[in-house]
Amino acid sequence: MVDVDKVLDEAGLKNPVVRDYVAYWAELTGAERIEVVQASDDARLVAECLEAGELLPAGEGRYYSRSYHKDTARSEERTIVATSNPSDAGAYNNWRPSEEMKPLLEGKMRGASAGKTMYVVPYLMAPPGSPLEPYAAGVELTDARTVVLHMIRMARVGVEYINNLADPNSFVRAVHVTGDLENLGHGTADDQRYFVTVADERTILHFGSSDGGNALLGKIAHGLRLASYDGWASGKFLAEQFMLLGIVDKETGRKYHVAGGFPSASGKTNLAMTLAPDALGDRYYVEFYGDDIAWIWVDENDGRAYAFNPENGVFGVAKDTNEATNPTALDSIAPGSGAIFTNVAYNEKTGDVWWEGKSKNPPADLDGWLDWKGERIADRSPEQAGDPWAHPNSRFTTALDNVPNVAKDYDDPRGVPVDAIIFGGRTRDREPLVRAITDLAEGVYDGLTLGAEATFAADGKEGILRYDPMSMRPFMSYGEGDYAAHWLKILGQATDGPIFAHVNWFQRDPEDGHFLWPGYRDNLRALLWLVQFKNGEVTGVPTAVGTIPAKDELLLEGIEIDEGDLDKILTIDLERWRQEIGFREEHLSQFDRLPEAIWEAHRRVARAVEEAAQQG
Ligand code: OXD
Ligand code: MN
Repeated sequence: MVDVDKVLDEAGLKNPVVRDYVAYWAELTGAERIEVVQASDDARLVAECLEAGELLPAGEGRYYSRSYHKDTARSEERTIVATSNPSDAGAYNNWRPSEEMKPLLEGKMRGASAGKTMYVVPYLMAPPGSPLEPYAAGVELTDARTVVLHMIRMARVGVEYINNLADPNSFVRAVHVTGDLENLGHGTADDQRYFVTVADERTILHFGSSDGGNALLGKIAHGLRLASYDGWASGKFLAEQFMLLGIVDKETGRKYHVAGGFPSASGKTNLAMTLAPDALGDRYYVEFYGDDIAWIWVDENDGRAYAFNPENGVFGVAKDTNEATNPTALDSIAPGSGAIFTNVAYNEKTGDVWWEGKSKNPPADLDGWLDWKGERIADRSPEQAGDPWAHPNSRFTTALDNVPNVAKDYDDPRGVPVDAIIFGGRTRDREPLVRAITDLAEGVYDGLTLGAEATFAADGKEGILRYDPMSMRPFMSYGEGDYAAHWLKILGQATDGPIFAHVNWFQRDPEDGHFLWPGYRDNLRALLWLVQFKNGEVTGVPTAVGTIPAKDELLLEGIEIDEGDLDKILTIDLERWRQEIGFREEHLSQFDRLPEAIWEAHRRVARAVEEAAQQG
């Protein structure tokens, strides 16, 4: 039996409620040892992981890890939100009663950490001193050492974040037990994995993984699912899967902040880390705040919406990250950064790492290269030759302060004022480069109907999106109708609220499929137009679905784009919009208690599209 009190005393962990929680789970999971973690333990824990083979060296101050080959991504079908109130069920949150889930999870976790160390990771998902700090403290208990190292990079970690809570009970209980990964029946009828957020008890119970969002509980489970529930239950804030960036106008000294949601594979991390195009670099400088989560509230003193990134790091998808798509990301994982790579390809002789899209072709010399499963590339049979070297969801994990253009005020507890909220999916037609929306209900409506093209042509239904409301579909913790009402309530408090916009970098030529807009750094041009429009410096062209830029309003110095392509991305295809309105009606009808204001916004847009089509 572990002497829990002795370990906690030695670590200076004083919060009595946390102490009881640790003792309870130490006994239940049967852990052999307990260790309380501080961020300053990183070097020692890295050394232990290297010694144990849980990490491999990947050049100076960088590390490589491989997860079990069936445990490489979040599992949406095994993820559940549980509460004691059935009306919390939504279309997407996979709701179950907590009275059913808690005993089930306790049963799975009982004795499951026998022989292992249970790490106690006290953390904070907010800049210290923030007005939302009461929702940000948590204590993850995990039996995986590599998970601890990820938490140290992704959250602020240390006992100081939970010792002096105003209410000692106000921390998230986040329990992670890895389980016997090789015997969990992944994807079978007997799947043993359960990733449960007991939202109304501020408790997270995840069993059966050691990877990413399944295991680093500060990030998605707390930072998004639980925080969005807390934000709604308290009536105080929004927690969204949004990036957050700042644009500094060096000429006027003004600074703008843009937050935005993009379904996966729509370029959110690349946009968050973007730099100004060279031709505009003398005037504009872009600052990074976060690539995945923003908490947003309204300050009643000045009526503005404020946001911060609750994370302390970046857990980025490696695939296609290169000098052209995201040089900032490459700098942030440079030697000495302490970055951890997971499930990329690894060269056991040189410590190099590689992933699809890092360079046009994989390294020509196969000597020493292992694929993400640890299999030697040089030994591949001809049939295997085309298999990816890295897993498509392979990742890099690095702390925010490694990002070269991270904003100086990224950890300002007051957050930063939000000037614009953008939504953007990957759509090959219909959506113009940018359309600005000034009405709050229409902005929220636009977020609720956000989607990206399904990556496969689902049932041959061309042009149908996989809807992903606010890019929160996998993280919804309560009903979508209530979620929409909460958005209207929170941002309705703002007297100087953000403008909304929908952006699309992915329109293609219908004939040869080429992208009509160059994308990446040039995307800043659309955002600059948006802030100028908000400031009244440009007027744009009103359309049925929002205001789009007049061609001569876009700052186009130094861009390479065909005139005809530019015309196309600044046009509204009303026939496609008519079709889309029908799909939206069906999509929104699934949501209980959708506010009338959202239906009215839908009808307004539908009517405007109809009228324009008839005039056209
Ligand atoms: C995600 C992530 O899965 O950010 O969305 O890791
Ligand atoms: Mn994410």
